[in-house]
Amino acid sequence: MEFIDIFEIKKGIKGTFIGKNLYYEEKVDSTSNLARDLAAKGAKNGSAVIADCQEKGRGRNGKTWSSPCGCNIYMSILLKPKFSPEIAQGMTLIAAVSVADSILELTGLAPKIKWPNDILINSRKVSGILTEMSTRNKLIDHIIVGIILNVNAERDSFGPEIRDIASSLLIESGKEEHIDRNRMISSILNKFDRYYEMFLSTGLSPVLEQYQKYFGMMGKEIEIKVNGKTVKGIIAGIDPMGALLLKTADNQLERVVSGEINF
Ligand code: BTX
Repeated sequence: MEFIDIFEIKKGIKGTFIGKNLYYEEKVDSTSNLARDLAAKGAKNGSAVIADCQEKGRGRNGKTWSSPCGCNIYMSILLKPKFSPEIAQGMTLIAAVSVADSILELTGLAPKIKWPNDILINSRKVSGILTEMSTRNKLIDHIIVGIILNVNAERDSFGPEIRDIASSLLIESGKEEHIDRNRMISSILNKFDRYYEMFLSTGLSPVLEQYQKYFGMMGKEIEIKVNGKTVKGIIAGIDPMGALLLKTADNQLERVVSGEINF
């Protein structure tokens, strides 16, 4: 087993902002809860919270995320930006390309992004992103970008309900040698730093360009639940704000800001 070593992670940090302040706990209920508490106590913009395991890792809409010890990455990045809440959705896309780039670079595996927040390898989920925003007087107080990456999890660590849909980098690599989580964490933080800087100076387009490279869903026929209503259509692209564009049966282009896709 390899261990999370905060000094190794720090050595690998090249950016000037994201991950400059790191918090590590062996076990937490959720790194995003800890990041929220730290934000309230004045933690700095760009801080990252990392844990070896989570007791109550959460996904979207109250779903849980199984978070065993000693094998994966559970991390939350705290942002205190000055931009408008409408463009905060872009943070999920920045995290997705940062994780996908890091997987490709460090393992050679071929990640695909399932809009908006999942990363799949060979059609199985290895990573998820949960972006949560807190506002005050219509302005962003803080954003917490929660990232999970199944790195060295073995097949039997997944419960029966997710065994067929989930995987890890180790399983997909087909190798025995464990992947270094410390290098992977530094890489994700470095890439997030770069894409975030680009986003602040030129908007989402350079991120979207990279996102399209990993986006394996163009032209697919899907159903998506939007506010309890099911919308059917063919995926026609991602718009400049990161929303999904769907061509519906009556040839209209529907813009979907968030939702859960079923093929
Ligand atoms: P999501 O709501 O898109 O996905 C949740 C679904 O993912 C579950 O219902 C289940 O089907 C599946 N799932 C659960 N555990 C696993 C797993 N270990 N591997 C693969 N699939 C699984 C995605 O939510 C966003 C999850 C973000 C989690 C991070 S971890 C750091 C931070 N802290 C925290 O509490 N949440 C975030």
